[in-house]
Amino acid sequence: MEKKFARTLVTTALPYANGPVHIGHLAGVYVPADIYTRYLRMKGEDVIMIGGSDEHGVPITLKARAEGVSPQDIVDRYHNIIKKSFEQLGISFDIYSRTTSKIHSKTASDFFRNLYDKGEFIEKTSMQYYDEEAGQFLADRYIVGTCPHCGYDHAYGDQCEKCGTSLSANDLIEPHSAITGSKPVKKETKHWYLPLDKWEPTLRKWILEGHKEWKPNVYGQCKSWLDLGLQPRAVSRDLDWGVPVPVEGAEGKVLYVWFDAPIGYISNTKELLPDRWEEYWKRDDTRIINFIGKDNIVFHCIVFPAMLMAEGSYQLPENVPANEFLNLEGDKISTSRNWAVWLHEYLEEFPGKQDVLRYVLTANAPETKDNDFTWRDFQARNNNELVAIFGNFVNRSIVLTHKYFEGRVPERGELTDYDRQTLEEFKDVKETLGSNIEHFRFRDALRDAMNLARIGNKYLADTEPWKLAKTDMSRVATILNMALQITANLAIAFEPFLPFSAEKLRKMINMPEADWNKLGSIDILATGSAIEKPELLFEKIEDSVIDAQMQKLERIKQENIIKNFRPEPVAQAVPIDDFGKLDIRVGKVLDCQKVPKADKLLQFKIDDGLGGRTIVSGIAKYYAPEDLIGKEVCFIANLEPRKLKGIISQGMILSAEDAGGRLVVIGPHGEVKPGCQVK
Ligand code: B3M
Ligand code: ZN
Repeated sequence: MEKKFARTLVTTALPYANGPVHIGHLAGVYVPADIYTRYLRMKGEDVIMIGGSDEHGVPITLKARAEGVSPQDIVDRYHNIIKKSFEQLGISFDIYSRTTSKIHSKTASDFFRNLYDKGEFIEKTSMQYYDEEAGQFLADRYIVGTCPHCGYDHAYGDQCEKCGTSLSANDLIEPHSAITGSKPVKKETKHWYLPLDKWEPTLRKWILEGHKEWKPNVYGQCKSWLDLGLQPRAVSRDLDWGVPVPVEGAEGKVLYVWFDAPIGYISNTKELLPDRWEEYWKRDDTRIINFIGKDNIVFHCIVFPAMLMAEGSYQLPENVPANEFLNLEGDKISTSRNWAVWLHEYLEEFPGKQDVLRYVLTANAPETKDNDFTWRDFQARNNNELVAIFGNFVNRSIVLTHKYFEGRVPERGELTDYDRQTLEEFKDVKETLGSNIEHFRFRDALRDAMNLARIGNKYLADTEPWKLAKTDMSRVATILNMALQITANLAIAFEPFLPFSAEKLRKMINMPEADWNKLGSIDILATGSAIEKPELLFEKIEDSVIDAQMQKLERIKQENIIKNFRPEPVAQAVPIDDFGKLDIRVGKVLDCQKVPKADKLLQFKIDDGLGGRTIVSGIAKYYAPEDLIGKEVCFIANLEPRKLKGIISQGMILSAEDAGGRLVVIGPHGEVKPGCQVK
């Protein structure tokens, strides 16, 4: 028997306030958490959803340093962007706060002090990298070097972003400071460690025996950590940004960001419910669910639970439904490479289309494996599913009601066998859909909701009420009553997933509340009640809109290539005489044309001072022919002639190949007569 809970606390990973949120965050954490919470609310359960920005940690201070502003400026900027964009997407937090709040500093500080006083930490002095120029210890991302696993030369002191391995600063080959670039020295420093090894047996029992129902990706990751054996983990850092370590003699030290951030869930609950927060954290009939991405599993399933066990009075999470990653057009989403669809930009570029994004991210959620977001799939799901199935069914039902029954729900007569068969197909939807949500199978749950619309469409197509209108109006009444009841079912079933459209639909059918208990029934709308004129729930997305997004990504790709450009090493040395063998000259372009049936080639007529010559060059992608007429170029004059597409090319026009592979023709700076030699 599954345990009954009196209340549910839903937490969502606190996004770092060093950048806006993107579709990967949404698909992994916030959209599923919102569906889950909305569903429980609809069922009338006691549930709160907690969110907030994670405003400490090295990435934030590094960004501040790079921009020459304070860390507080950075977190203020991004906290506001993130908070607003979540609101606009309908992520229904009961509170969205931040870890620079006073209540958080105090909560985190007290939590640390409590464990300190109970003797739960180990105090240890060790040698750590120190930047003498900056006068600072180099924690986590302040130190950069070569990854010992994959050889990537920009791995951080806590992780290699190329191969994903988690590292410690001592693993890095040729470490240097991210602040000054200088070679760091080792210096002694004291830190506090949480002895995870002490909690290992309890963690093993709790997860490996007690939570076999967790998602296989989560359970598997926990098992491999536990099987490797846990080590004490430092929970403080030598930094000046964060919650100060509340111990005498700890000046210049703050709590490690992964120590204070999960406590943010507690502080934000306190901020929301100053008098009742403990009910949600300390009673054993509370169900705590942590929605996170897969890179946060160890912190939520091992480190934070060990902190809570050490404290002693808190409940552990009942489930940690971590998702895998969402890629974008086949590449890993990356904030530093700007390879993402940013939520705040989407909201601006697709006004009123929040539900389309929510739909696509749920339908394609990386629940069991990494998945890919593509703009073509986004368009197809909108056009072929939301518009063609859901929107179309609702629209037809309402239009026909206006056509035949003056916009009132007609009376239902005797059901036929076919009606009963249709009803049979969806009468269990409440249980199946509900169970899928409760077991974090949001894709399946969404499919259950969409299936209702498919059933409705098929029902109308099979019964063809428009054909019966001349002969049997009472049958038409029954059919449309059924169709409208299915429409009402849709308004309930989609509420957790597509809250904006569900609300719009409820208004159209004058259904003030979406009552989960009525799902699966055909007695939702009363006979005679008014139906408003239909409004489109979804609209088709044209190719041009998708093309524009693809071009935007293409531009970003190019920018990245240029940003990351490192010139090729210089080729082997050659004697000067070898250079002398090439006869390079200046010429003037007299004429230039596209070569028919060859999209790369341009045919040039060059004034070479010697009566002219023809050269064919593969630069048609980068220049329009008319752009080059009249220009001076450099060309190799003594290259053996070659035949290209039937044209004899007498030489080669020189161009520089830019980082992104673009060819740029080179010529003299200053006037030079055609035929002059380049030496
Ligand atoms: N800010 C890491 C992340 O955004 C971290 C999560 C904290 S949850 C307590 O991936
Ligand atoms: Zn690596």
